[in-house]
Amino acid sequence: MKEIFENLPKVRYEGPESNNPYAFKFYDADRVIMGKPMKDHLRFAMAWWHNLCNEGSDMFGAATGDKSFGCIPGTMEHAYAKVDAGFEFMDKLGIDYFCFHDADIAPQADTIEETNRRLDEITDYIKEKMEKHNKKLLWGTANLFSSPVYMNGAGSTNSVDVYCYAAAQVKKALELTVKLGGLGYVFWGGREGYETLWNTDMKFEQENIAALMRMAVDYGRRIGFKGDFYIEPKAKEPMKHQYDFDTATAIGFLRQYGLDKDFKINVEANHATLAGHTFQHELRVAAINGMLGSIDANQGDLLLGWDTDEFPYNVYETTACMYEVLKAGGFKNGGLNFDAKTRRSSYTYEDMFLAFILGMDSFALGLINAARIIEDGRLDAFIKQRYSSFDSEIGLRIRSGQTTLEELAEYAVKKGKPPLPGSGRQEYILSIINQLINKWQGLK
Ligand code: XLS
Ligand code: NI
Ligand code: NI
Repeated sequence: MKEIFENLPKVRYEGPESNNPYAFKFYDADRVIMGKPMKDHLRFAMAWWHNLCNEGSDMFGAATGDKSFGCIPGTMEHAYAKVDAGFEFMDKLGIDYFCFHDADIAPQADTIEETNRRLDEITDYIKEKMEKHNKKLLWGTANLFSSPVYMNGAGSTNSVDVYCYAAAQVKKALELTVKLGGLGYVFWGGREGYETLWNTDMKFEQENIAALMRMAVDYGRRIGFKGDFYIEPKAKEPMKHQYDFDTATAIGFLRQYGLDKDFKINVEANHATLAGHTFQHELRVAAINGMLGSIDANQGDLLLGWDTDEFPYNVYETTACMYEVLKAGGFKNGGLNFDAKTRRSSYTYEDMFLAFILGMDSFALGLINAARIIEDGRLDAFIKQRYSSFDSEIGLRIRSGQTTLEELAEYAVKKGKPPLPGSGRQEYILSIINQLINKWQGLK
């Protein structure tokens, strides 16, 4: 078969001194870090929609790129060509996983039957390619936001017919996910939110979203889906306010409706900053609730208020991310999905390769740094010491829930006004991080 990226090589690790643009400087797939090869820590995935569909059009201008792969867009021939391009791309970059929306892999038809027939056909082909190329599906999802019928939401719509139409899409997307052995299934509530509360029954809408998720869990488990369901929180865009605002909100929602046993969180870096949080904050909130499922690895621009979905280059951020992932015990079903696109002015096939090299190297560095911070031990020791007053007799009893308010008040009276608590030593801690993340040269 003729290659699509014919002038582009298989990308290999050449090390930090290499000036070859088509080589990894830090991502060395089989290098063992804290007992596991890098590739098993990072579990990189390609997002079908950005990499194989997005051509760079925006609100003000037309596409600059060309992802037709020699075919007429909107045809099944084009859908097949995207599969060929995707698998060649994953092979050349050494990426083991991918993610997709139903609408990314086959053109949607006028009837559900015909759309589903096309999806069956294309997933037969994808399945064959997965076996041949040894690739896995990180997660599948249904696009419940592009069609005009979803203008008022899918699970949160005011129209029962639209609600059922969304259910049909979720049902099919779940079947495809199971067919392809997917490890996860995502709900990103792009249009599940509101523009004004003056025309919105928020409680009604949230109950309906939960019911749709409940039915998805029931059906998914019935047809053999053993992976994780995910909510991918996002504060805003396209809606002014989205219900899955951030991780804490999504967890509260999942618990309220009894969905927390089946769902985890898919944290996206750019969505964190849209919610006014750091990426690390969102990861930590998910992790301490046992719900750190998967990650959409991208980067936003703090000077802009929208989802720019850039390929991550900020090593400080990837370090914090991988620190959280390592501390949480690593991924189980999840991974790092590059929900990221090249800039509009980076429109060539070469740019697609260079973007992934940037993203993968940034996370490889993040992993190396995070492992070094953990192995160094000074942070852990400091944190342990910082809370050590709770190792006292009364402290231990507070921790195990054995005290009363009266008893503590009595203790306080006896002790008198306490001295200031120990310094947080933030500047010292940050200088340790700086020292450790700038040490990569020594690790060759
Ligand atoms: C959009 C979301 C979307 C989800 C999948 O902002 O990130 O791409 O990841 O529907
Ligand atoms: Ni995403
Ligand atoms: Ni996003």
